[in-house]
Amino acid sequence: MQNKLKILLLAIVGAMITIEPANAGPNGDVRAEPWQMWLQEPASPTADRIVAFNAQLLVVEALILIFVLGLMGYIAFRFSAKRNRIPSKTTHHVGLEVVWTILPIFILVGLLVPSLNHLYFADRTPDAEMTLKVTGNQWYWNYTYPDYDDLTFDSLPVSEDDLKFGEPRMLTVDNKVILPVETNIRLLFTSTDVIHNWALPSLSIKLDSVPGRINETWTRIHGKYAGKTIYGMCSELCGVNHGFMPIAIQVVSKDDFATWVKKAQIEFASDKSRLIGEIRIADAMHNR
Ligand SMILES: [Cu+2]
Repeated sequence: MQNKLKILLLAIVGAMITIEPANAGPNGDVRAEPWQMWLQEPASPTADRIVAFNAQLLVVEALILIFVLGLMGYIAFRFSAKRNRIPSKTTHHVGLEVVWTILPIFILVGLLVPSLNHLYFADRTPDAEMTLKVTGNQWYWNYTYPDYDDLTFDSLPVSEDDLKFGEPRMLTVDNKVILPVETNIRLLFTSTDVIHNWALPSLSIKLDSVPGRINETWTRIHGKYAGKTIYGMCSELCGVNHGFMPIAIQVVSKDDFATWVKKAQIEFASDKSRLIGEIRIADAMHNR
């Protein structure tokens, strides 16, 4: 019995030690891992805060759980029919009732303050260095860089048969979004058809892209992720191919980003003319 208890305790301690942000993928790429138990590795200031807050909340929750369970155990033991032949007739205790009403209020307000703080931090950045506009389509993403002459391209999933060695299934796309490290990036979301959702767990971003309106948030990817890919996926049921809208961000250094922009402006020039063409057609139909 003693040994069993020891093994159980060791297992619990072991699990607590190994519970740390998981980082999967062969090249240190950031994506979900089979049987992952904890949140993905945080790659932005917002994600740092959310992951830390999650751990703090767990401590509070554990304390409440231990307290309530302990109390119930004590009641079951102390006031069992055997130990307590003549039951007490007490039904009210004003002092106790005030305490168990006020105490939870204090706990909830204590959680509300940091919670709102993080929410406002994640909302938007006052000093954006660049903007990325994300447009959801059934069923692919379109990315536009308004600061770079409206550079735009589509990002479609790569089918299972076309995957190269090491590329993750259902997450690989033909054109990754390229984003520089240590840059305040304003993110704008919209959609051309139905509601989609651009969700990147390691950046703590999960925002709807809604037709006819713009949602805004921001991110700043930590320097150590240069050269790595961060994966996510559409997280709003958007139709039959909802499961085939992966998001892949290729994180690069600022210099590499500048080089890529020049190359991409030539590579995706035809995409831009197509986009402008679509806008002209839409305008013409609207003015008719
Ligand atoms: Cu979608």
